[in-house]
Amino acid sequence: MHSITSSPHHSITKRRPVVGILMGSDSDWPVMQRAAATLERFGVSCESRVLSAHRSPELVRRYVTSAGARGIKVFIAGAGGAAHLAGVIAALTTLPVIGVPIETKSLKGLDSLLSTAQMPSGVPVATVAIGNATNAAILAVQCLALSDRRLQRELTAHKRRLVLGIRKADREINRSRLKAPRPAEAAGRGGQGSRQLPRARVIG
Ligand code: C2R
Repeated sequence: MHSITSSPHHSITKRRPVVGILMGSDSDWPVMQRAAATLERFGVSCESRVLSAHRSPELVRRYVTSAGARGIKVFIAGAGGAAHLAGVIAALTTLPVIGVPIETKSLKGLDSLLSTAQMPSGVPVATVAIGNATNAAILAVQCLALSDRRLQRELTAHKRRLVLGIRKADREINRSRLKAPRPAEAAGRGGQGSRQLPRARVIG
C-alpha cells in the first residue's frame, strides 16, 4: 500500500484546488506524487484522488462531472496497463486532460502509453512520456498560465533554470574531458580510454 494522505481529498495548499490528479490505483502514487510536488513548486493547488474507470466507474463520473463547478481547471490522470482512466475522464468533460502512462512490469508501460495516447478523434488526451508526471504538471501549469501572469513568470524562470542546468553540465563535461587521458594514451597503458564522464544533469 502506498500512502497518499490520510484524507482522500488531498489539498496541496489551503487554496481551492485547480488541478485534479487522478490515478487508477494507489500503486501509481510513487509516480504521480511527482505531479503534486511539481505543482506545489509552482504554487498551484491540487487534489489527488484514487479513482478507477474500471473498478469504480460511477465514482469517476461523479468526481469529473462535479469538478469544474468546484474550480478544477485541468485533470492529470495516471494509469497503467489497460489505461483507460484518462480517456474516460476526457469523455466526461470539456476541461483539458493530461495522461500519464504508468510503467508496467510486463510491457514496460508501452501498454499504458498506447491506451492513453491512442484516443479516437474528437476526444483528446494530452499524453506525456511513460512515467513523466513532472511534465504532466508543467503542461497543466502552462494551461493555467494562459490566464495567469504569475504563472507565466514562473514558467519563464523555469526555462531559465533549464538553460543554467545545461550550461553547468556543458562546463563540467568539458572540464572532465580535459582531465581525462586521451584514448590513445589510455590504450597505451592497457586501458580502453573509457574514463566515465559525469552525467549531464538538468535542473527541472
Ligand atoms: P493495482 O496495483 O491496484 O493492481 O493496479 C492502475 O493505474 C495500476 O497502474 C494496477 C494498475 O491498474 C491500473 N488501473 C487502470 C485503471 N484502473 C486501474 N488502468 C483504469 O481505470 O484505467
